[in-house]
Amino acid sequence: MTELVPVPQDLAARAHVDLPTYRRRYAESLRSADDFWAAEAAFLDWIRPFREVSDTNFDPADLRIRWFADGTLNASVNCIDRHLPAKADQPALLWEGDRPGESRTVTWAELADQVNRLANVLRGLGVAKGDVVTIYMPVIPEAIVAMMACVRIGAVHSVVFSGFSAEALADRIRDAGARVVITADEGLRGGRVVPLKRNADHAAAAAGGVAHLIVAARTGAAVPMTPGRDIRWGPALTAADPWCPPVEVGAEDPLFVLYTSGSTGRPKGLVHTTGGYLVQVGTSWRTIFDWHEGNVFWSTADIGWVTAHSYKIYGPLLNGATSVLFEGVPTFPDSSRWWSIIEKHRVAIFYTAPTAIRSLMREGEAPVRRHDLSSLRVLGSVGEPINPDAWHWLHRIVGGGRCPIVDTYWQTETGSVLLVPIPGPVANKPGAAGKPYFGIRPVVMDTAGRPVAGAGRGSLCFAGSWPAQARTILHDHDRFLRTYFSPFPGHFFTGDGVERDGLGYYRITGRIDDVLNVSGHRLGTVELESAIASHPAVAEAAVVGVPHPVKGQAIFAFVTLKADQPENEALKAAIVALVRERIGPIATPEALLWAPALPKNRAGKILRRMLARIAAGDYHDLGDTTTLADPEAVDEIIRRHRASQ
Ligand code: 6R9
Repeated sequence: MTELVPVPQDLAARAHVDLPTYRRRYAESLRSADDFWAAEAAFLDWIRPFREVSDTNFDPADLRIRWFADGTLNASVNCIDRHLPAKADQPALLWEGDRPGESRTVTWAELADQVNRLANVLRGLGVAKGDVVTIYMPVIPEAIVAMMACVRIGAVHSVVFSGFSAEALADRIRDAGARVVITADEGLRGGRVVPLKRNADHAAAAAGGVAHLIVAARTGAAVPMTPGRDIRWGPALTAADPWCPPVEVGAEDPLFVLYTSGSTGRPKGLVHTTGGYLVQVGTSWRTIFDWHEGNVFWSTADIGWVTAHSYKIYGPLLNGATSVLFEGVPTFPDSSRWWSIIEKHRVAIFYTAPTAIRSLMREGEAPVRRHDLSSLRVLGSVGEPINPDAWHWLHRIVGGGRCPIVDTYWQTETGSVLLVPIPGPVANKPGAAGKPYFGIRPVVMDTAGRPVAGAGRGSLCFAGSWPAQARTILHDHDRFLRTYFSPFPGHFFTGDGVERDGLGYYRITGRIDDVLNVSGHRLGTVELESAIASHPAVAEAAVVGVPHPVKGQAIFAFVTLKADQPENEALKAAIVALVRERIGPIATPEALLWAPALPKNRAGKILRRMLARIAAGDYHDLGDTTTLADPEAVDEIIRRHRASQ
């Protein structure tokens, strides 16, 4: 049954896009893609206008993804300078610290001043166009200053989530070849201190090649500074010149690198370029959130994820919008923290993740009801499918039944939202990520690699390029081709399963590769397995996702020990601690079961799908067990799993 929730009349009447416009523009955007995107590109201030709009081809033998290639521009000018004449003294960022009562307002003029000064500091350290700078920071205004300072001088930022461990940071510094790392003394999350400088020190030592660490003061803790290498943010910026000429870059010059997990061990550094990304992110942000001048926007995403890059930082900045920046977690000091921030700043557009909504639902309606949320107009969801229960709670309790929910489907790789119910023309279907954005051609592929016509299920692919998509994986273009363009030649493959209904709505059914989605974070099973297997007592490990009421999926590990190693709780704890150290707390296994051996087919491939069934307590329907190399192992694993429940 299709349950549609129409967009409220008053919102639809004011929306940027109405139904006839959506239909016409969508049709035009497919029919004459270059004309459509050329018109969208007028949104930016170009230094040298482009003549050629696109040069694209998804054939893996001749992959080309080029947009506006002969145009030149500077990202920080588009994000900041051009708003100064009208908005210098208006707030760009409304920052709320982890502890209530700690807040800061950053105006556009202050943002510009800080960015220019830091850009000069970076220049002074020899950072030049094309160099990668790693940013490992809490959600504080300085993090955004750091990103903008990089792009002012044509450098490429690589933001690493501050919840990642020193080891994970070291891998990313090394892979990117960063000579400069920008961090803070400490972070604060939910009342807990995160030792960022200490982690950065360890990472710099492990990675090698780091010439300088710039350290912003967040808590003011006394952190050790290495003379000649480490630089304090405050004094360095005070001493720096307040004007840094923006560097002209080509549209296809890289803007940033962002790492994400894939189905094999090493994280992938997706490379995004400047022109196409800024055009599509800037224009789609205002359309999909129906932003109007004066609306305060708040995305709860951490700066370490693509959601923050595109729709918390670049989208609002490009549009000159005021946005909220919150350092903490929704449940500290209590579970009404978010709602009090919405009330305080009269937030109009609130973009969050299903996992957070599910955890707040557990606290009941009272914390929400104590606050005036009447400023809200549009709600957004991202990161994983939103289950109908969470959808209705968000809609009814948080949104008072007045606010459409834009369930935005996209990825680090896609750069911008591809499927979304644009508020105004597209009614909501709870649990479905709406319909294609302008210029986007979704294709549902069956198992034989043939497009499914009309309603049906399959692998989610996209035909034809869009300006904001990633161009390559840093240092590994082959992997880029193999992962995204070889599975269904002529198409971009997302790794997700999908179902399309008779009305053209898309519902994501989950990852179909070896990637887990834990609380909206992507984690590769192989990456987790190698962390576990790095423990000297471990012979082998297999990791699968199990359904979890708040996290969506939780990590379940099957571990085989080396001969003579005792299976005990202390060893379990040591293995879990090792995973946290190698990757970070987000990778903590929920459960760990000793397995005498792992089920494999005769080619030696671990049968993770079978293990996922067992982990979920579903011991029937294990698929074809005749191909198993060692069928008894499965019986023993089932026996142990049953005993552990
Ligand atoms: C933006 C982001 C991407 C993966 C993606 C899919 C899942 C994201 C979703 C969604 C259903 C949505 N995903 N948004 N699934 N509905 N609205 O999250 O990027 O971290 O790269 O993750 O997240 O599985 O493939 P990223």
